[in-house]
Parts: sequence; C-alpha cells; structure tokens
Amino acid sequence: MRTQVAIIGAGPAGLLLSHLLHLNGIESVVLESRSRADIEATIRAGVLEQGSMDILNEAGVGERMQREGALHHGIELAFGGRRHRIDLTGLTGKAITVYPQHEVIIDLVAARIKAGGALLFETSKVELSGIDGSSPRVTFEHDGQARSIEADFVIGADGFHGVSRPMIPETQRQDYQRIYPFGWFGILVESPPSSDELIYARHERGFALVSTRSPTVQRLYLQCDPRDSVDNWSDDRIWSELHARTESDDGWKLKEGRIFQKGIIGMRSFVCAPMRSGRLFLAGDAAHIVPPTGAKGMNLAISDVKLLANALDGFYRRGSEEGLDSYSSDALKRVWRAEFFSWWMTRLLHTFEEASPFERQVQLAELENIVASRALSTALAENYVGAF
Ligand code: RFL
Ligand code: PHB
Repeated sequence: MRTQVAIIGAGPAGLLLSHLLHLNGIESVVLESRSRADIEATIRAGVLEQGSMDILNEAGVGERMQREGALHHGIELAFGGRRHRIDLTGLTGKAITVYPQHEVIIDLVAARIKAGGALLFETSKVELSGIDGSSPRVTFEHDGQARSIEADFVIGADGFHGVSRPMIPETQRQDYQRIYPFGWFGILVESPPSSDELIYARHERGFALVSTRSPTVQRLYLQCDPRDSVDNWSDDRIWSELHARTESDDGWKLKEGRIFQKGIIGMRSFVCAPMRSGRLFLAGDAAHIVPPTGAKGMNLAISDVKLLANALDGFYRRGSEEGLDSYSSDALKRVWRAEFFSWWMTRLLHTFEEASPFERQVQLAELENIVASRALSTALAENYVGAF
C-alpha cells in the first residue's frame, strides 16, 4: 500500500490530522492498535479551549460539540473553606467548553468514515523504517496478515507509550521529565451537577476537582497515592474524602450519586525535543505530557496537528519545507507554556508530603494573592482558556 501520510494512533491528534489533511486533498492512512468500540469508550479529558473548538468547527466536526457541550465562563478555586470565582470570560473575553474527549473521538471517527478515510483498527506489531530517507515505511499486522505502507511522511500520534518516539535516536533528542509523587483517583457518578462551574479545591487532605460530563453524569477527582489500588476505596470512603476536601463555609455541598466508574492515573510532565526526526513527526501525547490540572493535554494535541496540517499543506501545495522545518520549534513554544501552566497549577493546588509547614502557608498565600488580584487572576484565566 502507498499513501502520502501514514498516521500511527487514532486519538484526537491522529484522527483530527487525518481529517484536516483530507480537507486539503492530502491522503492518509490511520493505524490504531485498539478497537473502534474501545477508543470510543475510553474516558479521558473534558475541557476544550476556545481555540480547539474553533479548529474542530472549521474542520466541520464541531456540530454536536456545539449542541451538547457546555460552555463555561468561569472556574472556581476553593481553599480555606471558601470558594472564589475566576471570571474567565470577564477577564479574557473567552470561554471553555466541557465536552468529553471520547465524544470528540466519536465525532472524528464518524467524519473519517463518512469521507471514506482509511482507518485500520486493531493493528499490531507496528514498526517504522526508513525515516531518514524520502520514503519511510510502516509494517504491521492487520486481520492476521502482515501488511506494509510506504508513505512520504510518518506521523507518530500514538500517545505516550507508543512506538514512534523511541524511533528518534536518543542522541538526537532530549527528554525532559518530572514525575509527581501523587496521582488522581477519578470517578464517574450518576447525579445532577453539584456546581455550574468546575471547582479546583486545595485542602490539607489533598486536591479535589469537581467536573462534569453531562446534566446526568459528573466527573470527580481526588489526589491520591499513584500506587494505591481502586479496591482500597469503597464508595463511602470516596464520598467522605470528597466532602472533606470540598467543604465550604457557605453551606454548599457536593451531590452524591451512584459511582459507576473508578480509576487511578499517575501524573507527569514530559517533553521530547525535537518533535521530529527526518520524515517522522510526533504530535500530541507521543511528544509531551502534562499533568491534567491545567486541562491542556487534548488541547495541545489539537494545536500540534493544526500546525502539522498547515506544514504538510505547504509541502504538497507549494513544495515548501519551511513549515515542516519550523514545526517542532513552533509547536514546542506552545507546549512549554502549557507545561509551565500545568506544573504551576499542580504545585498550587496539591498537597506535597515533603512540604514544610512554611511551604504550606506560602501555598495558601499564593492562592489568596491570586483571588485578590485582578492581574494574577487574569494571568491564570489567560493560561486556562489558552488566550495566546
Ligand atoms: P492518545 O489519546 O493517547 O491517542 C493515542 C492513540 O494511539 C494508539 N496507539 C497505537 N496505535 C497503533 N500502534 C501502536 N503501536 C500504538 N500505540 C498507541 C492508542 O491506542 C491511542 O488510541 O494521544 P493524543 O491523540 O495525543 O491525545 C492526547 C490526549 O488524549 C490527552 O492529552 C488528554 O486526554 C489529556 N487530558 C486532558 N486534556 C485536556 O485537554 N483537557 C482535559 O480536561 C484533560 N483531562 C486528560 C484529562 C487525561 C487524563 N488521563 C486519563 C491521562 C484527564 C485525565 C484523567
Ligand atoms: C475532566 O473533566 O476530566 C477534567 C476537567 C478539568 C481538568 C482535568 C480533567 O483540569
């Protein structure tokens, strides 16, 4: 098989890139190791920046997101028994949309299939070769058969644990990493929303986040030990921690409901630079990871592939390699700012076991400063909505 662009991974990055290329008349094949049902049911991110929504709308895949997504004009910071609103729209003119990542995946898969796009699920043994030449090759197994694709370019959009990044020799790349000593315990709950806006809560017992999925399903997170087991957390224990960490002097109370999914995720910050080697380009989580506190991961995946789609368009339309040559440095500028913000929000809101009493007080003082200062609130809001 031959194609112009071989894409490994059908996450937001790979699927959206394939669709953007298609809109520019560029052919691609997407290889995904999991099944369609599996990728369409995996619960991950929830928050889309305005810029991500614009890209999805322009690509013609935003219709359901506009109808079913919830526009949020603010977030709340909770600490010391009080809640403080950060007026995102008042401070930046922009808003965010809460629309689950797996719904974005469902919309993108539908759009690719409707357009006759080549999307191969349940592929295995994916290997890349020849990325230094002009005709790289991807070999894999599909439906029990060995297959191979020759392409002009290969895109590694296969997430943090994919096969693409290790293809860039260690001598050619630098990895930057920070692993946090805590994780998030995430649950899905059948209940109406407890709050109109997301609540980021800092508490001595640890961080908690009140998010939402729909008018009937809520998404809640608790800081926990990343090595802990879900089995150690009964529903009663989860609710009692969540109530303790989100308690508010004004009488506001979290609504309980049936918990129907539980999971623990680790937290890391990671960047691989450059995001290119020869004819292999990395996009999304394959190249960088942020802790979820800043809600940036899916948004970075979307902005990477928008840049990459433009660069590939320049190559095929005008024979220009300029966009391809600047892709990595252009993408990394935004990536590092999001890395900063996600690290900063994480540090601001989580309990660090090793923190001294002094450091804990300073953390609270920083929160007090943010909510008291329009300038500091604006800086947080600009980063959160992706105003730059
Ligand atoms: P993905 O989504 O991991 O997709 C990669 C795909 O590649 C496939 N794959 C392979 N396919 C073929 N061959 C191989 N060898 C392969 N190896 C892997 C995988 O099966 C998968 O389908 O990467 P992508 O596209 O770069 O997208 C990144 C986002 O998924 C990620 O950044 C976000 O989910 C992060 N994130 C959040 N981002 C936001 O923007 N806003 C949020 O509110 C937000 N909340 C979150 C999050 C991530 C979370 N978790 C679970 C880590 C909340 C959580 C809890
Ligand atoms: C989510 O709803 O899953 C979510 C929201 C905000 C975050 C992280 C995750 O910062």
